[in-house]
Amino acid sequence: MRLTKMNWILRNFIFSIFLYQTCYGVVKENFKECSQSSFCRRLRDIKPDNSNYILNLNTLQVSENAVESELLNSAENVKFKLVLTALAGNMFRVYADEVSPLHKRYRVENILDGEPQVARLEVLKRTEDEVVVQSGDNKAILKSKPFKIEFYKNDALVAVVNGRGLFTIEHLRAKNVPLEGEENQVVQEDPGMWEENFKSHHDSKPRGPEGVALDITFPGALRLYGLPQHADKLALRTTGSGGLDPYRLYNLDVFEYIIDSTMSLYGAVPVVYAHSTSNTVGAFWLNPSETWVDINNSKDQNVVSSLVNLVSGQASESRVDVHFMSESGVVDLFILMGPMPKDCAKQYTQLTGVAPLPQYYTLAYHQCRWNYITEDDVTSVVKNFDEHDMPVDTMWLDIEYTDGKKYFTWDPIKFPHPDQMLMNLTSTGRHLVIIIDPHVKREGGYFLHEDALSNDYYVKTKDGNVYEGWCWPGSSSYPDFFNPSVFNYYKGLYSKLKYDNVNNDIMIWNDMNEPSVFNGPEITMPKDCVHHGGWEHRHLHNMYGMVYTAITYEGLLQRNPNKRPFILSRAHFAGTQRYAAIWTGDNMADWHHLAISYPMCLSEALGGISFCGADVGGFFNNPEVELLQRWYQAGVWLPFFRAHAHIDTRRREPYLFAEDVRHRIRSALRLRYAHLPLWYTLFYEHEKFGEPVIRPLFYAFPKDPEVVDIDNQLLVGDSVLAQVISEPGATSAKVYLPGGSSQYWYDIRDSRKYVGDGYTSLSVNLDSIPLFYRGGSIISRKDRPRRSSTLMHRDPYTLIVALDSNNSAKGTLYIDDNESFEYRKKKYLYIQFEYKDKVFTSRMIDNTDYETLEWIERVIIVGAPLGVEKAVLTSKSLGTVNLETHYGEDTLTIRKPGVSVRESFTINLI
Ligand code: NBV
Repeated sequence: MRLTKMNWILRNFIFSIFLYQTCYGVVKENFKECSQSSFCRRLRDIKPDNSNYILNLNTLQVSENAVESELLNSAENVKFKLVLTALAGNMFRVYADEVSPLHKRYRVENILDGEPQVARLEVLKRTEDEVVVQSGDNKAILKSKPFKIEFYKNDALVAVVNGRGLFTIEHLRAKNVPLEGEENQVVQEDPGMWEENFKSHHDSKPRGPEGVALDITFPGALRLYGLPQHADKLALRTTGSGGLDPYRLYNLDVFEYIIDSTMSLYGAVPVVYAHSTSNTVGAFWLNPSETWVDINNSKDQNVVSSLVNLVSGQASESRVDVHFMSESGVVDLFILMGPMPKDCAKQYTQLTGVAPLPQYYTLAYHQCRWNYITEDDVTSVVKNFDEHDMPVDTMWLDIEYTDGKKYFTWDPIKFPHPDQMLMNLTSTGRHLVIIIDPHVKREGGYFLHEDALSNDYYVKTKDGNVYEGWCWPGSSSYPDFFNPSVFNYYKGLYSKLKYDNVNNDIMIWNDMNEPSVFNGPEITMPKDCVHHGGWEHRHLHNMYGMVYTAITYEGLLQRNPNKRPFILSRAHFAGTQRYAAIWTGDNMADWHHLAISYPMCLSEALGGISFCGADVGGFFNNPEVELLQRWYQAGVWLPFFRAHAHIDTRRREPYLFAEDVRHRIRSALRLRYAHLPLWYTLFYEHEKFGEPVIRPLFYAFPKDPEVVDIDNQLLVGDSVLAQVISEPGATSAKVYLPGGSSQYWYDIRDSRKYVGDGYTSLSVNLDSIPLFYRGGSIISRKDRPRRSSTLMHRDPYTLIVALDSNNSAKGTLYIDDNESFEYRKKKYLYIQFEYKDKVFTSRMIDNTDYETLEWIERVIIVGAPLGVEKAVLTSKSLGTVNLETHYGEDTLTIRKPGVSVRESFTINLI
């Protein structure tokens, strides 16, 4: 009886959440603004140009790689230690902590990809007022009073830390309880310093204020990028003016999020890149607590100050200021000295790591829905794809596959034979991803809950009880993934997903890992909850989701050490790329959300997380048919390509539409499949060199001031340019083609040549979005349409040679077994293609070997030289062979070279 009543209450509770959310969209009031957060108020209220911090250079200690000095807060007479370290690869690290804190301050572990390598540093000059240090062509000047650090690249000032005097570390202190009669003498403190309320939630703040902040000025910078995840433009906007709140980094489950907003979303990557046409500098603020970031770009100065500049004749040099404000922790800042966007991106991945090469099929098309409701449903969706000649590689199961939202179990009625279902999928080269969320249903008899209770695995409340919150299963608790025993235990659970021989094919989707708690403050865990080691949730909140995915990664590896794990995570932090792909969460089926998917993923890519996508079609609501087609066309050019939809939406698998729509979506899917060798090569190169897989235009054309705000276009590697079409009924598109008149661009559809002269108006129809190959590149494709990427493995390659203005081109192709870690034992082929002076050459870059039957089926030269009469192939095994050629309107096709990709060869055009 009691149980039934509880179920009833539970159902009503969930239903009311649903109703509430479904009716009203984002409820902004559920989430804080800076003015509602005590630490943000306090740190934002600090007045500039009045710093109390003094570097006591008499205490300076110098080592081979670092200088260390006492830093004094002269107003409060508190001592700190400041260390500036030179790092290999053109970086500096600025670290500051209290000398004798009341308690230890939280310092993150395991976020960096190993301890950064240090570089040699030399002291050039030392006085009481300043110290000048040099490392390679980077210089730093530490100033004593007020404390400030200037960074120079080749003697040009590129960044100043504490230039505006906002550096602050709130030292840990005991609560000041006034004596009787002295209440009025106590200095007025911010009311939320020692405890704080938000809506009905109370934060007990046992340690009181412990905020950290600093400002960085980037002289000469035109734009600032970074700080994913926000549904905002790629170039960060000036906050403060017009009431725009600072960009907030606090992983949250924001229902029906709005776009063009600085509100927090599911992920937080505290890195920025300040860009000008002469150099780019980055700053990585390593802090996993709630963080707000104010930005001021001189271009957004108000009219009055521009007029003052005009009258006073002052040249208003461009600059961007950034102000990081975090709730707790220490100051741990990395300055990435660039000097180009590419260098900054590599420096950042040098610190936080790269994504390991994913399995090939994970780059193909994924079909998801909340939910495919039975095993038959799953089978029939795949069958329908097959019948309509549409490729699909992976089917996804959302939370309804579980037995009552108990993860690591299957619903016995709807999914009674998961092993059989899996066999059906794998037999046609398909795969399965299932969702595993972090909340654990508090139900007697559920092994996970019982194990967690008996082993003390759960996060605790401030009073030491197991924390209970509400999520999909109703009453839930949250494992403390920071506890090494929990880490080990959870890892083992993935091996339990074994089903005969096909267990290796189940991959994992980690959702709700911000963590999402329906009845928690701002739909997450209370900040005063306690983790392993006594740390409060506030200290590490933004890392929770990432640590969870790290466990999943290890678990999948333990299950099968030689299969590359695939994980999709919603929450993320700096370094998530080492474990998981991410997506932009619960977007809406509208044109604005389609448009924002490009800047959102570009920003993630700059933040190290290239493997990013957006729910194709939009998660909430039903997309109109035109929008759905456009979404498929745009989604082809984002690294993670998955359609997904809310449980309340109509079915929208692409085969359900009229033939013209099916035709367009089929073409989009095939375009993706044809370019899988390119995506795969780029992911390999990302792992090897640390560059993002997709890139904004400024990344590849840093000297062009016109491109700094363009974020509806992206580059796939450096060879494909795509532009999202995000208005209904578009008949033309304004496309920016960069690079100047010597840079050629070729329309992918008809090979028509354009030059990089800037904006051009292109007529478009429903069949395609604007797509170009960059002149000078060689792109590898597999053009034979198949039902899944697995079935394409032995297919031959078509090489597209897109000529530059010197009639040459270059490209690479990476090939391996598509799934194992054997590539780390030199079992791969990494091929360099080059076309120059009418000779096409293929040669191996590394001394490796990999057995494969793949071969070259055709070479298409775009922007082809005229007058070719003959093509002669020369290779060791084939000798010299005359090849057939064929001129198209703007192309020359060399037919059937027939040579294995394993062989070096040349083709001479005569
Ligand atoms: O598991 C259900 C959904 C999932 O489909 C979606 O992709 C996630 O972002 N999940 C969120 C929970 C509820 C969303 C309203």
